[in-house]
Amino acid sequence: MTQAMQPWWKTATGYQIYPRSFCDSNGDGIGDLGGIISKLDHLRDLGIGFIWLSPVYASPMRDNGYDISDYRQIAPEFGTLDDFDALVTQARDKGIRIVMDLVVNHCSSEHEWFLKACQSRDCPEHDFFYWRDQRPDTNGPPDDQRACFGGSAWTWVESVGRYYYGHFGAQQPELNWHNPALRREVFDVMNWWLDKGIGGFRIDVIELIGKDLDNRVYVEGPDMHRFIAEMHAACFAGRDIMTVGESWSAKPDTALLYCGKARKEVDMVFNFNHIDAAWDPDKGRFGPNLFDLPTHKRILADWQHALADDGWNSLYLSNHDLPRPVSHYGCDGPFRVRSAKMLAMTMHLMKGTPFIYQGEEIGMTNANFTELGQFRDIETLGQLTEQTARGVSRQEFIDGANINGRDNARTPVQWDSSAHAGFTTGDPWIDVNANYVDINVELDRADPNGIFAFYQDLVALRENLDIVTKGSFASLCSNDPNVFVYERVLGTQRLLVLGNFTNKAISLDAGELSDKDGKVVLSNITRETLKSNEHIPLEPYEAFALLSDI
Ligand code: TEU
Ligand code: CA
Repeated sequence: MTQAMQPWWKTATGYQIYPRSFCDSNGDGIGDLGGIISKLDHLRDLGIGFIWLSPVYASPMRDNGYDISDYRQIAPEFGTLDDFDALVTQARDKGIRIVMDLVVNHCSSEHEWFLKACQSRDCPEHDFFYWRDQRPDTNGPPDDQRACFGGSAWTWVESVGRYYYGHFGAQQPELNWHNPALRREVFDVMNWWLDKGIGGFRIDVIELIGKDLDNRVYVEGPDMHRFIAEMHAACFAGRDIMTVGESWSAKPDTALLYCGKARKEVDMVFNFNHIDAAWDPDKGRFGPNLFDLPTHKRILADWQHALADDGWNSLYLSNHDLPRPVSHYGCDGPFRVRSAKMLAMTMHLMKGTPFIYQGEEIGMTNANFTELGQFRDIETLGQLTEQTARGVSRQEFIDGANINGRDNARTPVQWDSSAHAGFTTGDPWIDVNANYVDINVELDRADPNGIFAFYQDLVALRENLDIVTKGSFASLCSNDPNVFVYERVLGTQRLLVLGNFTNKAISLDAGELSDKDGKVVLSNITRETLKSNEHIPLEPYEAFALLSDI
């Protein structure tokens, strides 16, 4: 099958935009749709095929839009429905589709449905949510479940004399997917957006929609796949779109239940096995970074093998909830540029669809905040309360949040060295990283050996080499603690991909590598060919891809 016959999302590279931090066009310090439109040429130049647009719907912005108060309105701070239609049209003219982020596991506590639900037990909207009576023995909440962002997952509403459930917190009440009337409302919303010509959906926390509260089954509940299949039948079937569900619970042995072609559910999942493997068992993301390369590459290989012949992988290291890859996995010091390229190459040349997160294409780094007052994320601030109550010191918490907190990805995109990095002419809603003078789009794009140019080459390689989208995957040197090596094979071609994950020059025992003659199609240092010898000398963070005929 030629590239042309594969669905567009298998040869395209995606780009995630967190609108609040991308580009501000009206000087209020908040990114917006006008700002995105003004940067479409930057994205066209990068070569991406679609944008995953984090929520722009009406919202009180407690969770920066992942708390929706009107599914058919654009948040005024981001613009209007006309602005949205202009974005879809102008992006399409540049060969870029818009994939919307859809948050339908929960809504905002300011959504009309919830406001009605709190007025009466008898209105139809009441059972759009999960309500429980107080426990007779304690007069307290039904159980001790904690919310992701701190506090109890149960909140009392006097007017109806019941508790409601919020997995993330009181301001994001869970939608009751067991209610067919609620599902119909959600599917109507989805079709309303699809009929506006969007390219698909990234579905927030899809693993939570089938929960069985009374048996305390919160993830991948008994009805989850039934609901996703119903969503597919009601909204996706027959449309040329891409759907990707976020699931922190998905594993290689459950992956095909979500994205196997015959399942008719979603096209891909965002799994997090390679992400939270490095999280502290007790403190989660707010503990030390426990990254271990052999574990990391084993997990990636497991997913490559699980979806080798059916389903499809998403490939990413970064999104709006995660630290900046160059700080977390690479080097944000002397080898920042080279390690950013190594991380990108070893991720992008696997089988699947790569997702670039805004700013990754120029190697933006973690925020390195020094004051609690600089943090904005509801989860970070919620966990601060929980963890300091457990005796964690404020400085220890700041150190933990600087490693893995969600604000690391949410500092404004650094466009140039002008005030506020060219993100806004106003006061930014969150501090711009002080290193913007040295790390910005204008500087990086002026460098033919910059990170942006390298990402352009990666995107082009994917589009021009069938082996990248269709070749098999085999991990090599699996136990080597320093180097990630794998090979792709398609017909008579082999692509060897290798990345040194360390800041040290090392010599790789090349015994496991098959013949090493071939053409270097991409490298992050100048290297023409690979001499056939027993050991391969590698510079710190060196990466290359070698194409050979077998
Ligand atoms: O995130 C899912 C989610 O639960 C993560 O926030 C993760 O579990 C948590 O950070 C662990 O520390 C999605 C969105 O990506 C996120 O931005 C939203 O805050 C969340 O859902 C609620 O919509
Ligand atoms: Ca703005």
